[in-house]
Amino acid sequence: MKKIKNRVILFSLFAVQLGFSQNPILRESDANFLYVCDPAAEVFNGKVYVYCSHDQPDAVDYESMKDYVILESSDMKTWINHGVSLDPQLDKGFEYAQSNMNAPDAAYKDGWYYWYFPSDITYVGVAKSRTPTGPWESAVTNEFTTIFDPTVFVDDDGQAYIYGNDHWVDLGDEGSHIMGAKLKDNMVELDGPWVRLSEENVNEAVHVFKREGLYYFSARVGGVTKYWMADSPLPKYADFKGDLAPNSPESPNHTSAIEFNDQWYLFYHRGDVNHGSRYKRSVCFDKMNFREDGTIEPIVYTLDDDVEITKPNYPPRKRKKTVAKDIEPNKEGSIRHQAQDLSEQSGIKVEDQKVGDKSQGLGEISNGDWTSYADIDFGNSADSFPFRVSVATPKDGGRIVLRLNDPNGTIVGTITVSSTGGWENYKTLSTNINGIRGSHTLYLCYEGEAENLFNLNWFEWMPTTRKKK
Ligand code: FUB
Repeated sequence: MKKIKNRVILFSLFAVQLGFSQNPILRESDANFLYVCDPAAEVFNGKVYVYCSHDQPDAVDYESMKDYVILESSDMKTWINHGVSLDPQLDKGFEYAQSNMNAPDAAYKDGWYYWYFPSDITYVGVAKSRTPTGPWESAVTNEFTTIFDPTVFVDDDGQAYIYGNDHWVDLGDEGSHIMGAKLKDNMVELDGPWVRLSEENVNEAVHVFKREGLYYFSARVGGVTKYWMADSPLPKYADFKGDLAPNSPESPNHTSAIEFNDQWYLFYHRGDVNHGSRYKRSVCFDKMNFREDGTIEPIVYTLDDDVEITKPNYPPRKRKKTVAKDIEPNKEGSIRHQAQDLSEQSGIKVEDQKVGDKSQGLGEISNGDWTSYADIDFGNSADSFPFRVSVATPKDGGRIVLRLNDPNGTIVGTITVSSTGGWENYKTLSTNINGIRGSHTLYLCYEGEAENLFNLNWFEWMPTTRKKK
């Protein structure tokens, strides 16, 4: 909870009031710019909140999606970017959630805001909060169901439903259809089986809304977002109506609809702005127009005049795992990394050190120095694991602070270094680390009163694994 609170404070500080712009909502030129996608728009207490997934700036696939962002507006012109507001891999209580944080959705019921998010693509976790922007705590101890692209709708009578499609999920009916199920009042348990709602196959991005007593179901089919209508929330089957929105430029589409101040809007993302790509998307919205019979005129996408359509930029694929030559799995399955095989550093000297069969390590380490190591894979479970270092020093009072992704990033562990009996007397010191999973750039930040605190030869960690249910 402390970490969650810290981040709320941090992002409140960073929340940025953006200018009067519409499409895309976030621009590369904005302070605190992020690639955001899969917009799940909601209206809560007269304001618009968009719960988005988050593409990394170097993304080359969807696997690096790992946290979620909230955008907020009270007029659809001025937007607040709340930044990363839910990070299940780091926030305490979400240990069940792993990776591939695809499209989320949010809903309100009985004083709680619920944020449904997938991990490992199809396992559905839930965060809850008393406010639309957090702080968030987990509402479940494990993913409560499996469905692709979960979306939740609360009907006028308070009954909630969860929807999605059964692509990659076996719900007993082969295919990839719009599926729906009742939720219990607690919002985190199914109240009955998943049922099939569309005759047609869909690819992804199911969304549900209600207007004038009619239920609308939309989903991407091939390149285009199509829609269906029905007079009940779990119809067999909803009436297929045709195109709702064209393909999203440079990226498969994902949409959601809201009514705000008597106007309906469709939110979507595109990959051809902000020097984006299929995996670096930006959220936009446009007006929806309904015909007399309730059918919808296909959406026309717009961009602000000053927005350049940029050529998608696909960076080279990054290595998934650390494969530096000096990494050695030892007998227990931990991975050892020579300290001098670093990515970046500040203030550090690589020097000759004879430890086992290795002949180099880090020396002249002083307060404020650091080294970083890219792509350190901690495995896919948040279980506790040991992290060890091999150090030598005649001095007391040093510390190695382990941070993620930045020299000032989240602290995940600290090792206190006291005298090992001399500069050539290497000893193994260790700490236990909880709650990290996936690949991160690890920063070892060195602290202490003295200059020349200790020598560091290697560090090792134990990647943790979790069995899928
Ligand atoms: O963001 C990852 C995936 O892209 C979503 O799950 C799909 O709906 C598509 O938008």
